[in-house]
Amino acid sequence: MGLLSIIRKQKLKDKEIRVLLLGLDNSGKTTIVKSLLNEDVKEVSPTMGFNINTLSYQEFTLNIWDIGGQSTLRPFWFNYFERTDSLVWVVDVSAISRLRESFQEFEKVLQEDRLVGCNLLILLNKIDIMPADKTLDGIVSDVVEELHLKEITNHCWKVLPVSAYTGQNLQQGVDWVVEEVKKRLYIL
Ligand SMILES: Nc1nc2c(ncn2[C@@H]2O[C@H](COP(=O)(O)OP(=O)(O)OP(=O)(O)O)[C@@H](O)[C@H]2O)c(=O)[nH]1
Ligand SMILES: [Mg+2]
Repeated sequence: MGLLSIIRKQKLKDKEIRVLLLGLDNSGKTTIVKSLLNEDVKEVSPTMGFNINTLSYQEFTLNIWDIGGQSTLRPFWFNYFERTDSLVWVVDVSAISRLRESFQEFEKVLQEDRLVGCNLLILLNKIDIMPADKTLDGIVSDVVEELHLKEITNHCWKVLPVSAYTGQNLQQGVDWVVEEVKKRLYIL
């Protein structure tokens, strides 16, 4: 068992899960956290650094690191990878023209050694304002293709369409993160 695995496993015994929330600016990361915390989702402004929020779920404490996604802030993302259990990548489905930019950033992040073995949840946010000419299934397959997800073999991954405004599917995302992390307790 590698050192990273031992550290992760110890942390899980302490019932703490570190979630790193990344994605382009304006994709809705902060709004997603607010929705999960039952706070006013209409009160957000661009994150200029990072926010840490804590969410209790079952017997676990999720420490959610929400990092600003503006291009000038992206070089700092690399300060936050340490000990991440779950990487949540947020994509704005109402800004399909930015999918390529999202993929380019995503690819860079995935090259990071410190993220090896963490779970990968891709949230397709803002489905409440999805382009009229797109279907949900169509958008999911566009993203699976554009982010080359099928080529990812060293992470468990899942794509989930969500809305931070309506809260749709967000709980499912939390369930998945926790269940995947729990599995590791038994397989490491
Ligand atoms: N319609 C709709 N708008 C949303 C949703 N989630 C976020 N928004 C809006 O999208 C904009 C950006 O949301 P933020 O949560 O600040 O985005 P962010 O990813 O944290 O942005 P940075 O902090 O700059 O990286 C805001 O105007 C939100 O109100 C959603 O599910 N539906
Ligand atoms: Mg933000």
